Amino acid sequence: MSNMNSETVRPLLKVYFIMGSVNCTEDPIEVLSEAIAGGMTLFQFREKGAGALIGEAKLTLARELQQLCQEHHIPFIVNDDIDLAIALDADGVHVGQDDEPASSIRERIGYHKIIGVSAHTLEEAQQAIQDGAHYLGVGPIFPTRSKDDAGEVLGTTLIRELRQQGISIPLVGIGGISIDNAASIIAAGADGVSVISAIAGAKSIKEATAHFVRNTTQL
Ligand code: FQP
Ligand code: MG
Repeated sequence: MSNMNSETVRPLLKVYFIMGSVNCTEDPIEVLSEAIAGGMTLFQFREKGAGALIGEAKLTLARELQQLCQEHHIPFIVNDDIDLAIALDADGVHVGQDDEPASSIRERIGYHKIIGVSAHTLEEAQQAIQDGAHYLGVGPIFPTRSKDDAGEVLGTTLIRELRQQGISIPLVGIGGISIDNAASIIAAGADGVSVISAIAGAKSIKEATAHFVRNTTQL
């Protein structure tokens, strides 16, 4: 993937699967490959939380997942770890408010890479855009168990507010997203949904992913 801008990123956000080994009850390679078969559109490697791999083991898993993404033309985004993203020549990074700011990351990872930033308020969204974010992750929309330090639940209110304020860059909803509530995130003005457990923890990962694709497609 080369020469990323907000408009090339927008359609990729539709079903944005986020995962690390901690989120998987089976082999992460198998989990990702099933989600790809189900039609996921973008992947974020988020190796974080109790029991997360570090060092060489983290790098090895990242390489394997990246390879799988490359075979299927799914862009590969790295959460938080900018050095890992550079080492792998990943397609982009996702950072939150406590991570390195987008403005300084840009110079390190290059101008053709995707940068996503988490936003919980209008002010954070405006700052991220000014710093050069290609898309914003907005949430937690609903309560989540995938992140211990998640902030206050926002519902779809902030997504609506950002659109009402004229913010037009790609937005993806995150936090507690399910097959049943995904359509409401899109209706609020988001371009897609970010999902960890509703895909990684599904009985059939492929079917669950396909449901997300269906429910985020506006008829
Ligand atoms: N939005 C997205 C995305 N991905 C994320 N990882 C987050 C939000 C959360 O730094 P952050 O980012 O607040 O927490 P953590 O590093 O623990 O994930 F939009 F990509 F879906
Ligand atoms: Mg982060």
